[in-house]
Amino acid sequence: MAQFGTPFGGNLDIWAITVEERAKHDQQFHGLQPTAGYITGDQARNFFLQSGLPQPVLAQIWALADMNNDGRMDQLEFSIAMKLIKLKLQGYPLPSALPSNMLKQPVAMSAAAAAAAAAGFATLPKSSSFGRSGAGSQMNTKLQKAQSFDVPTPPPLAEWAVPQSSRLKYRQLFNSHDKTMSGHLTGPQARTILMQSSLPQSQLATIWNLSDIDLDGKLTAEEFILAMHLIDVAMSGQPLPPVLPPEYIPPSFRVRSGSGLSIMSSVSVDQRLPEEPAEEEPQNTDKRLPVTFEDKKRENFERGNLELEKRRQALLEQQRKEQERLAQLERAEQEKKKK
Ligand SMILES: [Ca+2]
Ligand SMILES: [Ca+2]
Repeated sequence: MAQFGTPFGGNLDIWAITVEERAKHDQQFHGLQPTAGYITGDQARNFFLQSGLPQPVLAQIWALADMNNDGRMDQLEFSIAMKLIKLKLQGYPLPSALPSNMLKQPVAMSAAAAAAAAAGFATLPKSSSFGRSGAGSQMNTKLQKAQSFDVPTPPPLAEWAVPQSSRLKYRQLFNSHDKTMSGHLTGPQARTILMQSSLPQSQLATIWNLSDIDLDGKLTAEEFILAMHLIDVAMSGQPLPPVLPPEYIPPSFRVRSGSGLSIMSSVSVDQRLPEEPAEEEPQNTDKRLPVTFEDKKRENFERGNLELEKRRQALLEQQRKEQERLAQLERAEQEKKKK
Protein backbone atom coordinates (compact mmCIF):
# COMPACT_ATOMS: atom_id res chain seq x y z
CA MET A 1 0.00 0.00 0.00
CA ALA A 2 2.95 2.26 0.57
CA GLN A 3 3.47 2.73 -3.17
CA PHE A 4 0.22 4.67 -3.40
CA GLY A 5 1.80 7.73 -1.89
CA THR A 6 4.98 7.92 -3.90
CA PRO A 7 3.89 8.68 -7.48
CA PHE A 8 2.19 11.85 -6.32
CA GLY A 9 4.65 13.10 -3.79
CA GLY A 10 2.97 15.49 -1.43
CA ASN A 11 1.22 17.45 -4.13
CA LEU A 12 -2.48 17.74 -4.37
CA ASP A 13 -3.36 16.60 -7.84
CA ILE A 14 -6.40 18.50 -9.01
CA TRP A 15 -7.26 15.77 -11.50
CA ALA A 16 -7.28 13.06 -8.92
CA ILE A 17 -10.74 11.94 -7.95
CA THR A 18 -10.91 11.61 -4.20
CA VAL A 19 -12.56 8.75 -2.39
CA GLU A 20 -15.33 11.07 -1.28
CA GLU A 21 -15.94 12.32 -4.79
CA ARG A 22 -15.93 8.82 -6.14
CA ALA A 23 -18.47 7.74 -3.56
CA LYS A 24 -20.68 10.65 -4.47
CA HIS A 25 -20.34 9.99 -8.19
CA ASP A 26 -21.23 6.37 -7.68
CA GLN A 27 -24.28 7.42 -5.74
CA GLN A 28 -25.32 9.80 -8.49
CA PHE A 29 -24.62 7.16 -11.09
CA HIS A 30 -26.94 4.71 -9.39
CA GLY A 31 -29.48 7.48 -8.89
CA LEU A 32 -29.74 7.65 -12.67
CA GLN A 33 -30.76 4.01 -12.74
CA PRO A 34 -28.18 2.51 -15.03
CA THR A 35 -29.13 -0.48 -17.14
CA ALA A 36 -26.64 -3.30 -17.02
CA GLY A 37 -24.05 -0.96 -15.56
CA TYR A 38 -24.42 1.79 -18.13
CA ILE A 39 -26.33 4.99 -18.44
CA THR A 40 -27.32 6.16 -21.87
CA GLY A 41 -26.13 9.31 -23.53
CA ASP A 42 -29.56 10.87 -22.98
CA GLN A 43 -29.63 10.08 -19.29
CA ALA A 44 -26.17 11.47 -18.86
CA ARG A 45 -26.79 14.53 -20.99
CA ASN A 46 -29.83 15.62 -18.99
CA PHE A 47 -27.94 15.16 -15.78
CA PHE A 48 -24.84 16.97 -16.96
CA LEU A 49 -26.91 19.86 -18.28
CA GLN A 50 -27.94 20.59 -14.72
CA SER A 51 -24.41 21.77 -14.12
CA GLY A 52 -25.30 24.84 -16.15
CA LEU A 53 -22.24 24.40 -18.33
CA PRO A 54 -22.82 25.25 -22.00
CA GLN A 55 -23.48 22.41 -24.41
CA PRO A 56 -20.18 22.66 -26.30
CA VAL A 57 -18.25 22.36 -23.06
CA LEU A 58 -20.31 19.36 -22.02
CA ALA A 59 -19.69 17.82 -25.41
CA GLN A 60 -15.96 18.21 -24.84
CA ILE A 61 -16.29 16.63 -21.42
CA TRP A 62 -18.28 13.81 -22.88
CA ALA A 63 -15.65 13.19 -25.51
CA LEU A 64 -12.97 12.99 -22.84
CA ALA A 65 -14.93 10.83 -20.47
CA ASP A 66 -16.46 8.34 -22.89
CA MET A 67 -13.15 6.63 -23.21
CA ASN A 68 -14.27 3.73 -25.36
CA ASN A 69 -16.53 5.93 -27.51
CA ASP A 70 -19.52 3.68 -27.15
CA GLY A 71 -21.95 6.53 -26.51
CA ARG A 72 -22.76 5.46 -22.98
CA MET A 73 -21.14 5.83 -19.59
CA ASP A 74 -20.02 3.18 -17.23
CA GLN A 75 -19.42 4.02 -13.61
CA LEU A 76 -15.82 5.10 -14.09
CA GLU A 77 -16.51 7.19 -17.17
CA PHE A 78 -19.36 8.87 -15.35
CA SER A 79 -17.13 9.67 -12.41
CA ILE A 80 -14.53 11.17 -14.71
CA ALA A 81 -17.17 13.27 -16.44
CA MET A 82 -18.47 14.54 -13.11
CA LYS A 83 -14.98 15.41 -11.99
CA LEU A 84 -14.29 17.29 -15.22
CA ILE A 85 -17.55 19.18 -14.81
CA LYS A 86 -16.62 20.10 -11.28
CA LEU A 87 -13.17 21.31 -12.26
CA LYS A 88 -14.59 23.28 -15.17
CA LEU A 89 -17.11 24.91 -12.83
CA GLN A 90 -14.23 25.82 -10.56
CA GLY A 91 -12.56 27.58 -13.43
CA TYR A 92 -9.97 25.04 -14.50
CA PRO A 93 -9.50 24.63 -18.24
CA LEU A 94 -10.38 21.25 -19.67
CA PRO A 95 -7.40 19.06 -20.51
CA SER A 96 -6.82 18.15 -24.15
CA ALA A 97 -6.41 14.54 -23.15
CA LEU A 98 -7.51 12.71 -20.08
CA PRO A 99 -4.87 13.12 -17.34
CA SER A 100 -3.52 9.73 -16.42
CA ASN A 101 -4.18 10.37 -12.76
CA MET A 102 -7.85 10.34 -13.50
CA LEU A 103 -7.63 6.89 -14.98
CA LYS A 104 -5.73 5.60 -12.02
CA GLN A 105 -8.46 6.75 -9.75
CA PRO A 106 -10.49 3.62 -9.15
CA VAL A 107 -7.38 1.89 -7.85
CA ALA A 108 -5.00 4.49 -6.61
CA MET A 109 -6.07 7.82 -5.22
CA SER A 110 -4.83 11.31 -4.74
CA ALA A 111 -2.09 11.79 -2.22
CA ALA A 112 -4.66 12.79 0.33
CA ALA A 113 -6.91 9.89 -0.38
CA ALA A 114 -3.96 7.52 -0.47
CA ALA A 115 -3.01 8.68 2.96
CA ALA A 116 -6.60 8.24 3.97
CA ALA A 117 -6.60 4.76 2.52
CA ALA A 118 -3.40 4.01 4.33
CA ALA A 119 -5.06 5.16 7.50
CA GLY A 120 -7.93 2.87 6.64
CA PHE A 121 -5.62 -0.05 6.23
CA ALA A 122 -3.88 0.80 9.42
CA THR A 123 -7.13 0.25 11.22
CA LEU A 124 -7.52 -3.12 9.52
CA PRO A 125 -6.97 -5.20 12.64
CA LYS A 126 -9.72 -3.31 14.42
CA SER A 127 -12.07 -3.59 11.49
CA SER A 128 -11.49 -7.28 11.10
CA SER A 129 -12.29 -7.90 14.70
CA PHE A 130 -15.60 -6.22 14.05
CA GLY A 131 -16.20 -8.16 10.89
CA ARG A 132 -14.98 -11.47 12.21
CA SER A 133 -18.45 -12.89 12.45
CA GLY A 134 -19.59 -11.52 9.09
CA ALA A 135 -18.91 -12.86 5.63
CA GLY A 136 -15.75 -11.80 3.85
CA SER A 137 -17.52 -9.69 1.26
CA GLN A 138 -19.44 -7.82 3.87
CA MET A 139 -16.22 -7.07 5.59
CA ASN A 140 -14.82 -5.63 2.42
CA THR A 141 -17.66 -3.19 1.96
CA LYS A 142 -17.35 -2.21 5.56
CA LEU A 143 -13.70 -1.59 5.04
CA GLN A 144 -14.37 0.56 2.01
CA LYS A 145 -16.84 2.62 3.94
CA ALA A 146 -14.34 3.01 6.68
CA GLN A 147 -11.86 4.32 4.15
CA SER A 148 -14.11 7.02 2.87
CA PHE A 149 -15.78 8.10 6.06
CA ASP A 150 -13.60 7.16 8.94
CA VAL A 151 -10.52 9.24 8.25
CA PRO A 152 -9.75 11.82 10.88
CA THR A 153 -6.33 12.68 9.38
CA PRO A 154 -5.66 14.49 7.15
CA PRO A 155 -8.86 16.51 7.11
CA PRO A 156 -10.39 16.38 3.65
CA LEU A 157 -11.94 19.57 2.33
CA ALA A 158 -15.23 20.08 4.04
CA GLU A 159 -18.15 19.71 1.70
CA TRP A 160 -19.38 23.11 0.56
CA ALA A 161 -22.20 24.17 2.85
CA VAL A 162 -24.33 25.14 -0.12
CA PRO A 163 -26.56 22.18 -0.95
CA GLN A 164 -26.19 20.62 -4.37
CA SER A 165 -29.74 21.50 -5.38
CA SER A 166 -29.12 25.18 -4.65
CA ARG A 167 -25.84 25.08 -6.51
CA LEU A 168 -27.55 23.80 -9.63
CA LYS A 169 -30.45 26.19 -9.33
CA TYR A 170 -28.35 29.29 -8.78
CA ARG A 171 -25.74 28.24 -11.31
CA GLN A 172 -28.50 28.26 -13.89
CA LEU A 173 -29.71 31.62 -12.65
CA PHE A 174 -26.17 32.91 -12.88
CA ASN A 175 -25.76 31.62 -16.41
CA SER A 176 -29.01 33.19 -17.50
CA HIS A 177 -27.73 36.58 -16.39
CA ASP A 178 -24.12 36.15 -17.49
CA LYS A 179 -25.09 36.61 -21.12
CA THR A 180 -21.56 37.23 -22.32
CA MET A 181 -20.25 34.22 -20.40
CA SER A 182 -17.72 36.45 -18.71
CA GLY A 183 -17.74 34.25 -15.64
CA HIS A 184 -18.94 36.96 -13.33
CA LEU A 185 -21.84 39.29 -12.68
CA THR A 186 -21.07 42.95 -12.18
CA GLY A 187 -22.01 44.61 -8.93
CA PRO A 188 -25.14 46.27 -10.33
CA GLN A 189 -26.20 43.06 -12.11
CA ALA A 190 -25.83 41.00 -9.00
CA ARG A 191 -27.44 43.65 -6.84
CA THR A 192 -30.54 43.69 -9.00
CA ILE A 193 -30.95 39.96 -8.56
CA LEU A 194 -30.20 39.97 -4.84
CA MET A 195 -32.67 42.79 -4.28
CA GLN A 196 -35.49 40.66 -5.62
CA SER A 197 -35.29 38.74 -2.38
CA SER A 198 -37.10 41.51 -0.47
CA LEU A 199 -34.56 41.23 2.33
CA PRO A 200 -33.70 44.53 4.02
CA GLN A 201 -30.77 46.44 2.55
CA SER A 202 -28.67 45.96 5.64
CA GLN A 203 -28.89 42.21 5.35
CA LEU A 204 -28.19 42.32 1.64
CA ALA A 205 -25.11 44.39 2.34
CA THR A 206 -23.93 41.80 4.84
CA ILE A 207 -24.58 39.05 2.32
CA TRP A 208 -22.70 40.95 -0.34
CA ASN A 209 -19.72 41.42 1.91
CA LEU A 210 -19.70 37.75 2.85
CA SER A 211 -20.05 36.60 -0.74
CA ASP A 212 -17.65 38.81 -2.65
CA ILE A 213 -14.77 36.83 -1.30
CA ASP A 214 -12.02 38.34 -3.44
CA LEU A 215 -13.52 41.79 -2.96
CA ASP A 216 -13.39 42.73 -6.61
CA GLY A 217 -16.89 44.16 -6.64
CA LYS A 218 -18.09 41.38 -8.91
CA LEU A 219 -19.54 37.96 -8.21
CA THR A 220 -18.21 34.84 -9.83
CA ALA A 221 -20.65 31.97 -10.23
CA GLU A 222 -19.61 30.51 -6.90
CA GLU A 223 -19.73 33.82 -5.11
CA PHE A 224 -23.16 34.38 -6.58
CA ILE A 225 -24.36 30.91 -5.59
CA LEU A 226 -23.07 31.58 -2.11
CA ALA A 227 -24.90 34.92 -1.99
CA MET A 228 -28.16 33.33 -3.07
CA HIS A 229 -27.71 30.59 -0.52
CA LEU A 230 -27.08 33.16 2.21
CA ILE A 231 -30.29 34.85 1.15
CA ASP A 232 -32.06 31.54 1.62
CA VAL A 233 -30.47 31.30 5.05
CA ALA A 234 -31.59 34.79 5.98
CA MET A 235 -35.07 34.27 4.55
CA SER A 236 -35.51 31.18 6.66
CA GLY A 237 -34.96 33.36 9.71
CA GLN A 238 -31.51 32.10 10.59
CA PRO A 239 -28.91 34.68 11.56
CA LEU A 240 -26.18 35.47 9.05
CA PRO A 241 -22.67 34.61 10.17
CA PRO A 242 -20.52 37.67 10.94
CA VAL A 243 -17.59 36.07 9.14
CA LEU A 244 -17.81 33.44 6.46
CA PRO A 245 -17.39 30.02 8.09
CA PRO A 246 -14.79 27.82 6.33
CA GLU A 247 -17.39 25.39 5.01
CA TYR A 248 -19.11 28.27 3.24
CA ILE A 249 -16.00 29.22 1.30
CA PRO A 250 -16.50 28.08 -2.29
CA PRO A 251 -14.24 25.18 -3.30
CA SER A 252 -12.31 27.14 -5.90
CA PHE A 253 -11.32 29.78 -3.38
CA ARG A 254 -10.05 27.10 -1.08
CA VAL A 255 -7.84 25.66 -3.79
CA ARG A 256 -6.43 29.00 -4.74
CA SER A 257 -5.74 30.25 -1.28
CA GLY A 258 -4.13 27.17 0.19
CA SER A 259 -2.63 25.36 -2.81
CA GLY A 260 -2.65 22.41 -0.50
CA LEU A 261 -5.05 20.24 1.34
CA SER A 262 -5.93 22.18 4.39
CA ILE A 263 -6.96 25.57 3.14
CA MET A 264 -7.64 27.12 6.42
CA SER A 265 -4.75 25.27 7.98
CA SER A 266 -6.12 25.81 11.42
CA VAL A 267 -2.61 25.76 12.80
CA SER A 268 -1.49 29.05 11.33
CA VAL A 269 -4.83 30.65 12.00
CA ASP A 270 -4.71 29.56 15.59
CA GLN A 271 -1.22 30.84 16.04
CA ARG A 272 -1.94 34.16 14.53
CA LEU A 273 -5.35 34.93 15.87
CA PRO A 274 -6.09 32.80 18.87
CA GLU A 275 -8.94 35.01 19.98
CA GLU A 276 -10.54 35.17 16.55
CA PRO A 277 -10.59 31.67 15.17
CA ALA A 278 -13.23 32.61 12.60
CA GLU A 279 -10.96 35.08 10.85
CA GLU A 280 -9.53 33.73 7.62
CA GLU A 281 -6.87 34.49 5.09
CA PRO A 282 -4.58 37.06 6.64
CA GLN A 283 -3.18 38.25 3.31
CA ASN A 284 -6.68 38.96 2.14
CA THR A 285 -7.40 41.27 5.01
CA ASP A 286 -4.59 43.49 3.83
CA LYS A 287 -6.15 43.83 0.44
CA ARG A 288 -9.54 44.12 1.99
CA LEU A 289 -9.25 47.56 3.43
CA PRO A 290 -8.61 49.82 0.44
CA VAL A 291 -10.83 47.86 -1.90
CA THR A 292 -13.65 47.58 0.55
CA PHE A 293 -13.49 51.22 1.28
CA GLU A 294 -13.69 52.22 -2.38
CA ASP A 295 -16.28 49.59 -3.05
CA LYS A 296 -18.30 50.46 -0.05
CA LYS A 297 -18.26 54.09 -0.94
CA ARG A 298 -19.48 53.47 -4.43
CA GLU A 299 -21.91 50.85 -3.31
CA ASN A 300 -23.29 53.03 -0.59
CA PHE A 301 -23.59 55.88 -3.01
CA GLU A 302 -25.52 53.78 -5.50
CA ARG A 303 -27.59 52.24 -2.80
CA GLY A 304 -28.23 55.64 -1.33
CA ASN A 305 -29.42 56.95 -4.66
CA LEU A 306 -31.63 53.97 -5.12
CA GLU A 307 -33.03 54.31 -1.67
CA LEU A 308 -33.64 58.02 -2.18
CA GLU A 309 -35.43 57.40 -5.41
CA LYS A 310 -37.55 54.74 -3.79
CA ARG A 311 -38.47 57.07 -0.96
CA ARG A 312 -39.20 59.88 -3.38
CA GLN A 313 -41.56 57.62 -5.29
CA ALA A 314 -43.22 56.48 -2.10
CA LEU A 315 -43.64 60.06 -0.98
CA LEU A 316 -45.14 61.09 -4.31
CA GLU A 317 -47.50 58.17 -4.13
CA GLN A 318 -48.48 59.16 -0.63
CA GLN A 319 -49.07 62.75 -1.66
CA ARG A 320 -51.14 61.66 -4.60
CA LYS A 321 -53.30 59.48 -2.38
CA GLU A 322 -53.68 62.22 0.16
CA GLN A 323 -54.78 64.68 -2.52
CA GLU A 324 -57.23 62.17 -3.86
CA ARG A 325 -58.64 61.65 -0.42
CA LEU A 326 -58.96 65.40 0.17
CA ALA A 327 -60.62 65.88 -3.19
CA GLN A 328 -63.06 63.16 -2.36
CA LEU A 329 -63.80 64.71 1.01
CA GLU A 330 -64.30 68.04 -0.59
CA ARG A 331 -66.67 66.60 -3.13
CA ALA A 332 -68.63 64.86 -0.43
CA GLU A 333 -68.72 68.06 1.55
CA GLN A 334 -70.10 70.00 -1.41
CA GLU A 335 -72.66 67.31 -2.11
CA LYS A 336 -73.89 67.72 1.44
CA LYS A 337 -74.06 71.48 1.16
CA LYS A 338 -76.13 71.25 -1.97
CA LYS A 339 -78.72 69.20 -0.16
CA1 LIG B 1 -18.31 4.54 -22.67
CA1 LIG C 1 -15.73 38.67 -6.41
